[in-house]
Amino acid sequence: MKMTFRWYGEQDRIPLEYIRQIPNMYSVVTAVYDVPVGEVWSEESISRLKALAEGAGLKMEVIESVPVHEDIKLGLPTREKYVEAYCENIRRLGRAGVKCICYNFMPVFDWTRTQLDKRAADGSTSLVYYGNQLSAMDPIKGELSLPGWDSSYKKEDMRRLFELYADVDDEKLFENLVWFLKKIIPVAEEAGVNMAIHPDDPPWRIFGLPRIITCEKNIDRMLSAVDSKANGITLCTGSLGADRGNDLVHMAAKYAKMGRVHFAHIRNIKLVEDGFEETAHDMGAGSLDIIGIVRALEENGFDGYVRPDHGRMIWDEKGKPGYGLYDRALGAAYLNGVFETVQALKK
Ligand SMILES: [Mn+2]
Repeated sequence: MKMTFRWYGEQDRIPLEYIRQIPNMYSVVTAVYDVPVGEVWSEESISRLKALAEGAGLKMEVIESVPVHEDIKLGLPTREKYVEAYCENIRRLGRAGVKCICYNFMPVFDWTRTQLDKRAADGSTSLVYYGNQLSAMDPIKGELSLPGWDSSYKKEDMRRLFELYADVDDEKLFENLVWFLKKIIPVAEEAGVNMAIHPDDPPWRIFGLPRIITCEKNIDRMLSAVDSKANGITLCTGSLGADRGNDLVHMAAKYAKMGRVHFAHIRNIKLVEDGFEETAHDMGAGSLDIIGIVRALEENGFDGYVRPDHGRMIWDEKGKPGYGLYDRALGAAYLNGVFETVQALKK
């Protein structure tokens, strides 16, 4: 396994030197943020990020994410030009030494939480999702702003998107994903890049919009639609684990054995009656079998990238919710320990 850490480029307030000091840290996970979704990333921006990472003694082998334009998810005729730009980004990133691209296929909203600063008994705060809070939100009428959202959406754009998605059910969205995969996977193969789709977070419909990368059955379908090693997944335990029906140990073992887990986001969540709460990464803090998942990956030949995922805010740190330094560094250290122990016991 290669340990990685998300870094938001030069706008990130966490210095690369700090990231490098986390034990066993190998690569940043980053992206070009200076162009709108759907456009080609400049070679200059890509090489600048790479130079900065390498200057700090880190690799830049993972990109998260190259976002997919809504027109592709909607299946609009304009998807042709956006998929061409997407393929060009894959080629450029491959030339820059990138080995893995994480992306998602969630309509309109990226990962969604209903509160960003839920205080725990120990005074730390974390991101949570409660169904009753979600039902009080109306993305068309409300003044909503959540971290996974593209804040550039105006209210009118939002209404228009919802109208367009009224004709897109799960099946249609799946067809649009397969169309996209058939275009990009051959390009990824040639570029030496593994594509790793991130599961929908949370793995169910929100605001009536379709979501499809949610469970074993749908992931199987996605993987077999384009049967190539380059068509893989990001195993995000906190996303898939929000649905009690997902057996994460089984899924980790199965997809690692198939050689299709290229990237793993390993974090814990606590399942509660009305949703879930993000916790510290360790197994005791939440509901997920973190050791079982790591063991399943290790025993089935996983050698991809791993990163801690959202962290809590602790020690008075201020910053981007879920993306502070301290708790994610603790998460990485914990995961290093679990991986080392599982590896040692295997010998
Ligand atoms: Mn994730």
